[in-house]
Amino acid sequence: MLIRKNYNKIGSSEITDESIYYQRRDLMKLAASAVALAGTPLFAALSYERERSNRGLELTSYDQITTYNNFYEFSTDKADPAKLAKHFKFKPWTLNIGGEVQKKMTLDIDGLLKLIPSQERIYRFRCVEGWSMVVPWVGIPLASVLKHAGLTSKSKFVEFKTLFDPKQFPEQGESFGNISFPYREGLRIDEAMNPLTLLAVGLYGKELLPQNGAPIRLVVPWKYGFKSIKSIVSINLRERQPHSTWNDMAPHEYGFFANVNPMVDHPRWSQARERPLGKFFKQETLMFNGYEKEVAHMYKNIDLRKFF
Ligand SMILES: Nc1nc2c(c(=O)[nH]1)N[C@H]1C(S)=C(S)[C@@H](COP(=O)(O)O)O[C@H]1N2
Ligand SMILES: [Mo]
Repeated sequence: MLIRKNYNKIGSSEITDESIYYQRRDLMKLAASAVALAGTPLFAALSYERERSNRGLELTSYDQITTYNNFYEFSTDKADPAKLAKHFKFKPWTLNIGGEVQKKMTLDIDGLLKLIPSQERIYRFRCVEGWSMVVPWVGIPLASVLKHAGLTSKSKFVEFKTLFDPKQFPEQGESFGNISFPYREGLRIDEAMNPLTLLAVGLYGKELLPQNGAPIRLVVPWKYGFKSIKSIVSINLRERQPHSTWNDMAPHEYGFFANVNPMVDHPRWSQARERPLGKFFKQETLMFNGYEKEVAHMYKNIDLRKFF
């Protein structure tokens, strides 16, 4: 697929506060009880990269991005997915687009990329646990895909599901002490159609590795990372708000919107700051993760404390 070189390298060791992640894992046990670039080819995206870099976005290293992963189908330990996903089979892969659309579609990844050329997007990524990274994704705007399927007056939400395959995902075979699978996520239709919302198929110019959600995953850069669902097999348009995994599990802790907001703390920790992977010092978290200009208009009339 796409090959690129000369990305800046950050070699330093990564230091991240693990306590929050352990808390989140414990919660799971408890629960067991715009930049619009639409349609532009890669070269246009590269100037976007330069523009972003000039504003001080420093890429997180490929090594960090691919070895520190939240992917609970494999494990709750962030170092495990990279090891356990080595033999994950994602070719062939079938992506279904259905529900309230004009025409249902079944596509493989090559077919999708023939329909819509991929492009590069450098985005900040902020996990609800308080760590962050900057990733040069390769992907296609979700809006372009949805336009192909055709929206109707009933297309009010988008529902996403991860592959269910306990033979490939060890934790999906565990009936006790885990979240309910398949992992699900959802967006309101205006969020899904926002030019920033990406279906990623690669990063650093290479195909996605399984631990990052191969062959196709969502990236919604102004929302907490758990919205960015991995290894998607179905996208269904819905009239009503769909279920989403973390919101179902602990609705008072993980909202459906999950917009990054330094002013609204998680009930058990502050969201004011974050630690970039590979860095020692924390930095301030930005409203909508730095994408306020592109997305704030969608939430003008809602109370962000209530709809967190
Ligand atoms: N299917 C699935 N998607 C998922 C997750 C998961 O456990 N399963 N974890 C989410 C969380 S909490 C985060 S922070 C990101 C992590 O993406 P990364 O491993 O590429 O950094 O994936 C999100 N998507
Ligand atoms: Mo996360």
